[in-house]
This record gives sequence, structure tokens and C-alpha cells, in this order.
Amino acid sequence: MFKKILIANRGEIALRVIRTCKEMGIKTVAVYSQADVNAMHVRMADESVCIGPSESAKSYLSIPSIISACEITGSEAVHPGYGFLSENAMFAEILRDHGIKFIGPSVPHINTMGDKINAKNKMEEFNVPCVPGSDGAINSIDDAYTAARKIGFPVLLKAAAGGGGIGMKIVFEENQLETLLLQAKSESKKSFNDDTIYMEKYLERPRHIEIQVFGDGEGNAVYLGERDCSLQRRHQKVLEESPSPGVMAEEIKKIGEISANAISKMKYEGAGTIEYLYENKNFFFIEMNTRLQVEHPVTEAVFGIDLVREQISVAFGTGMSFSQESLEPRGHAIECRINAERLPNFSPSPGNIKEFHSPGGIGIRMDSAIYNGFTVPPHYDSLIGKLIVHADNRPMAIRRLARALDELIIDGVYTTVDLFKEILTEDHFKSGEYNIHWLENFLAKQEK
Ligand code: MV4
Repeated sequence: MFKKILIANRGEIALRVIRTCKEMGIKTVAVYSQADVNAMHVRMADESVCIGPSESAKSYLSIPSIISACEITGSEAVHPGYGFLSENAMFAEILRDHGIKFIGPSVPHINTMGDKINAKNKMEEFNVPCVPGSDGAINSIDDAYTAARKIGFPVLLKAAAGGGGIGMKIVFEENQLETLLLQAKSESKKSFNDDTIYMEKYLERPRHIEIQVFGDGEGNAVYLGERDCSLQRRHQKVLEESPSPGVMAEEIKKIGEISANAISKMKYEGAGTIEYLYENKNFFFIEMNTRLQVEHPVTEAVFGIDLVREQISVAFGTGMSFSQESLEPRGHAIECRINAERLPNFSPSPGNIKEFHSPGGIGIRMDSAIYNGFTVPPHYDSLIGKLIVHADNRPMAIRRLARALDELIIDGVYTTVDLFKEILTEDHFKSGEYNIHWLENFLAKQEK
């Protein structure tokens, strides 16, 4: 097994990876920016290296600094966590060229999935159902008219380099098409330095269902159920759960097998997430993420497995510990993303944590890197913790979550904790009747 792994990340995910490494007897190296001198991941790792100033671009995103930290410490592998360099093919390639193992999929797989048009083509090759759309890029306004007439309005323009909704434009009628195409192109150019746009049928009320997949790089692949991530605000997930209250187990089995088959045929290595929109009992592929996701603990709870352990094991070449037949989901899990943000605008609320008390007890997992006296720096994402509950069924998970939220104390910064207490009492949440628009409508109602 690897003797030493460097974690190219910060916050709760850095701790999450360190925990598994410790259990596997692997030494850990933390990297940190000047803003994170007192961060918990630095204290929990066996060694640490300062890789630059506070700005992410000069520290957590600095490939040369991270490579140097690997060389200085003799790290054999890098776990990228999520965000930062986790889906950066250039980073994976440079590590490879330095003989350092990137814990994640191969460079070509990261590249393919990073381009949403290539990703769709690849998935279509393996008979994964996709949203009806343009045949690749829209290269002219004539292309756009032809595609839109074929697909039927409303259509959605998307950036090939995109994700996160940037450059996305809903087009309801033909006379808006030219203007919105130009806007999509200019936004995409600005954000990604790439103005490639493609078109899809706009699905009006879908759920966002993602399938967790895992491959060993040699053609063995499994799916680990789904996560319903429909509760989002401005493309930021807020609460995730598994199983989805809106999809039946046999439907998951079908799309899961299709997803695992694609991963197997591709010889994909490591953890991945295949994102679908689900509407009127149909799944439509939209994107694939080639990283461990923020919400992975929901899957870990339901399947009783450690995805990071499996990532490390597959990266080393020891294979996965499970087969599809050995995987059995149990009960229900819900995750709340706790952000240092002030409602109702969700404006960032960095600052000093005066008091922190974590909930506990049966079925509770609190993944966080904050502590009493810790100062949440203003330079990074506002996620300060994830509360994950697991119970025998969804109603019990909801009650357990309400209990855990009552136990949780975070003083000193504003947080999104109270929002969860309110969501849990809503009839449409309790009945599971929600889609990707429900949360924003709920928040708009509350504003009044
Ligand atoms: C869509 C869609 C409707 N139809 N594609 C938003 C971000 C990007 N990753 C994909 N997104 C969407 N793609 C088609 N063809 C609606 C969304 C969307 C959305 C998707 C998942 C969760 C929340 C969302 C909120 C707004 C729009």
C-alpha cells in the first residue's frame, strides 16, 4: 500500500481523507495557505507544507507548489478532494509525469467528461439515455434555428466547458434565439475562455438524480444507488438524500445498470457521479463528475462503505472491496450542507467561531473542520460542515435530522442551520414531492 499520501485540499474534505488514511496506516501530508495556518487539517495530518498565500490561485490551485510539496515530503500519491484541482486534467497529467499517483480517473477520462459535448457523445456510445439536443456544437445562428426547430421549444443553451449554470440560457421562442446565443457565447468565453455552445430540450420540472459509480480501471464497475440533489439554490446544492423519495427502486436498478455498464466499457478508474435529470419517469444524462463529491457520505451511510478507502485501494492497484451483488442499500440518509452564510441572501459570513457543539448519537455523522475559536477565512467556499443522518426509513431520518439540528450549536458566524429546520417542517419536503425549482420557490415565498 502507499506509505504516504498528500491531500491537495482543505477544510472538512481534507480531514475526511486524512481519517481514512489513518485507518489504513498511511501517513498523510497536509498542504495549506497562509490563511490556513491554524486549520484543523494541518493539525490532523502527520506533516504539513505551506504552499502559498491566501488566494486559492496562489496556493490550493498552484500546481507547481503542490508538486514541490510532494517531492519535499516524498508523497507517493495525491488525493485532490473536491473542487480546486480535483477535475483538472493538466494537474493529473503533471503528477503522472512526475511518477506521483493521482487518486482519481485517468487523464483522458477527466478530459472527456470536462467537455460536456464529448461527455454526451461518449455516454450515447454506451446507450446511456441523454436529453434530446443538438448534434454537438452550435456553430452558427442557422445551426441554432435548425436544431431548435427539430428539438422543439423551449430549448436550453449550454456551455460545453460549463457546469454550474454559467452560460446557460433558456429559450422559449424563436425570436429570442439569436440574442440568447450571443449572450451564452460571451458569458462562456468570459468564464471558461471557450465559447462552444450546445443545445438541449429544456426540461421544465425535473428532479436532479445522480448515480454514484465506481470502477477499478480494468472493466470492473458497480453503481452505488442514487442521490437526489434537487434541493439547490443558484446551482449550489443545499440538501441531498438517498434513496430519492421520487424514484422507485426498480427504476434505479435499470439506470444504475446502464451507468455501471458505461463505466465498465470505458474502463473508468475510481469514483464518479453520473448526473441525470428525471422527469415523467425518464432519466436523461446531463453531465459526469470525475471526482468524489461533497455529498458522498449519503451513499457511504446507505451502503455502509468507505468510498475514500476504495479510491485509495483502486489507485494503488488492489481493486475494490465490493461487487455489485455484495452491495445492499439499507435505510435512508440525508445530508445538510452547513454554510457560513447569512440568510435571506446567503451572503458569506466568515469570522470567528465562538462556540461549536457537534450533534452526536446513533445515526449521526458530522463532517466539519471547525472548532471553538477557529476563524473561518473569507477566501474560500463557505461550506463549514456537513451533517449526515442515517435511519431505517425516510420519516425516521427526518426526525433524527431535526433532533440533530437542535443539538448543533454554531455561534459567532451566521449559518444556514435554521433554513434546514424550516425545510423539514414543509409538507412538500415531508412527502418528497419536490423538483429542482422547489427550494427557490420556497425561499421566494419566505421573503414575503
Ligand atoms: C438542464 C435543465 C433543464 N433541461 N438541462 C443546471 C446546471 C447544469 N449542471 C445543468 N442544469 C440544468 N440543466 C435541461 N436539458 C435544468 C438545469 C437546472 C438544474 C439542474 C439540476 C439542479 C438544479 C437546477 C436548477 C436550475 C436548472
